[in-house]
Amino acid sequence: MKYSPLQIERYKYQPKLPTILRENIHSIVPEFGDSTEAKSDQRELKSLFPNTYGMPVVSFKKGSSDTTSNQINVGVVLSGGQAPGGHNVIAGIFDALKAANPKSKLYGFLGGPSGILDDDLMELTREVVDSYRNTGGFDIIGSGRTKIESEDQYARCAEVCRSHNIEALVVIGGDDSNTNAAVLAEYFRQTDAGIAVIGAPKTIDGDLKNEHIEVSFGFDTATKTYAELIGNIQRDTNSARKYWHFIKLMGRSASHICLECALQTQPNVALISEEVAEKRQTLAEIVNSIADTIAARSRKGEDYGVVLVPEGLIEFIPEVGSLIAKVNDLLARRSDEFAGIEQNEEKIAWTEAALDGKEQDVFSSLPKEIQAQLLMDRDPHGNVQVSRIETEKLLIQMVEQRLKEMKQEGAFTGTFSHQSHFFGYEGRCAFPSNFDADYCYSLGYNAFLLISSGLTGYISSVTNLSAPAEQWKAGGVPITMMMNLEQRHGEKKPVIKKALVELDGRTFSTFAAARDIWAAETSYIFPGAIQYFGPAEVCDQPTRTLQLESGR
Ligand code: FBP
Repeated sequence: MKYSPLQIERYKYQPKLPTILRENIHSIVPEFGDSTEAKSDQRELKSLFPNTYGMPVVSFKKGSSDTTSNQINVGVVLSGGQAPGGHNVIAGIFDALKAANPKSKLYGFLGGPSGILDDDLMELTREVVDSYRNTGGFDIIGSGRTKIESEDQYARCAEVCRSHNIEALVVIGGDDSNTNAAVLAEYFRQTDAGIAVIGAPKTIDGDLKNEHIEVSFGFDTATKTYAELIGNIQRDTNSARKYWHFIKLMGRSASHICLECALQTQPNVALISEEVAEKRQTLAEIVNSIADTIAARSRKGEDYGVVLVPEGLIEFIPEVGSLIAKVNDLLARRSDEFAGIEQNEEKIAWTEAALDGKEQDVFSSLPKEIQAQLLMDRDPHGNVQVSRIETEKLLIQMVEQRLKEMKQEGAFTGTFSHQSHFFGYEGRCAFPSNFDADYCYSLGYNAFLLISSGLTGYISSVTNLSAPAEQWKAGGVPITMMMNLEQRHGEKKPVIKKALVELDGRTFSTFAAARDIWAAETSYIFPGAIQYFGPAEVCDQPTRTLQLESGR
C-alpha cells in the first residue's frame, strides 16, 4: 500500500482529549446526576423502555475505579452514511480498552449492522487500528443501512455476541441507528443478556443534536470541505463572470450543512428548507425569488452568481412534500403492481393515473427526469432518496423558464448561463479536521468508560466543544431521554427527535440578517482547504454553527 505524505503525517497526529480523559484510566469514575425525563411522551416511553427509561445523565470525574481493569470483549459497528472521524471513534475505544486491560479485545462487525446478524466480524488489532488513525472513511470495517428491528434479529444479535464473549456493543450511527441501539439495550436488559449497548453520534447532516449532543461528528469536516469547494467556485465565477452555479449540498432532511456553508462563504442565494416549510412557499415562489435576484444582479451587469440548495429541499416544499408522502404510500400499498412495470415512461404514467387532486397536478407539472427520480427505490426506512433527486437541475430549468417570461415582460435583459453541482459524497470521507479527529477520539475513549462503568442505553457525550479540547466535558446521556413518539409507516414509534434548523436560533438569524446584502453585492468569502498543521486559529476552529449556538 502506498501512502500520501499527508496520510503519513496524520498517522502521527495525537488527538486531543478533554482533561479528565487524560487521567490514568483507572482513576476516572462516573458521577450520576438526577434521573432524566424525555421532553414529551414520557408515559409511553416509560412503558416501552421499563429497564432503561429515566436513567441519570453521567459525567466523568477523578476517582478510583475497580471496574475499568476487567477483561472484556467489545464489538463495534458503523451504521449509515460515512462521516469523517469514524476511524478515530474506533481508535479511541481501542486505546481506552487496551489501557484498561491489554487482554481485552475489540471486534469490528463488517458492513454495518448486517455484520452482526451474519456473524461477520474481525478482531481489530493494534496493527489494523494504527493504519486507520486520523483518516477519513469507514473502510476499516465498512458500513451499511440494515435496520435491526425485530425480536428475532435482537435474539440473533445476542446469540452472535455471546458466541464471541462480546459483553458490549458500540453503535456508531445517526438518529435512527441510535434509536435502534436504545431498543437493543432495552431488549438485552429485559432478557438478561449481559450485553451493554452504547451509541456514538454520527452524521454529516448535523441533525442529531440536543442540549447534551452539541454536534454529531463529521459535520465539521464535511461543511469545511464543501465550503472550500463553494469558495473555489465563487472565485471562478467572480473571475469569468459568466455563470450562475447552482450547488446542491447534502443533508437528507435538515439544512444545517447548507446554512453553515452559507455562513462560511456568503453566496448570493442559500435556500433553507425549514424556512420554505414554515412560510409554506410553493416551488413557483422559490423560483420567482431566485429569478428576481438574478435579474437584479443582471441590471448591475453581473450575470453570475452562486445559489446553494439543500438536498432535502424538495420534501420541505409543502406541495411536493404531500406529493412525496402520497407516492410513498402508493408504492408501499401497490408495491407488487409497481414492481412489475419496467420502463420509466410506464411507471410515470401509472403513478400519474393512480394519483388525484393537487398531488396529481404537482406530479404532472414536474419535468420527466424529476418524475422518474421521485419513483426510484426507497431507502430501508421507506424514505425517498433525496441525494438522487436533481433539485438543482429542476430549479435551473424552472428559473430559465421564468427568466424567459421576464424577458418578454422587459424585466430581464441579461443572460442566464448556468452550471450545476452536487456536493455530498466529496465530503463524507475527507481526512477529519483536527476538531473531528479530537472529538471522535474523545467520543470513542469516553464510550469505553461508559461500558466499564457498567452502563447501557447511553450515548457517548462530549460537550463544551466551542472551547479548547482540554476544557471539553465527558459523560453519557440515556438515549431514551432524547426520544419522542412519531408516526412511522402508520404506527407510533419511539425515535430520537431530528434537530432541524431553528428559525428563531442565532445561526439562522445571523444568516437572515446578512443574506439580502450577499444577494445584491458580491461578498464572497473563500475559506480555502482544511488545514491540519499550523496555528490553532486556522486549524482548530469549530464551525460557525457551533460557535453561534454556544453563544460565541
Ligand atoms: P446518515 O444520516 O446515515 O449519516 O447519512 C446521511 C447522508 O450522508 C445524507 O446526507 C444523504 O442523503 C445520505 O446519507 C445518502 O445516503 P447513501 O450513502 O445511502 O447514498
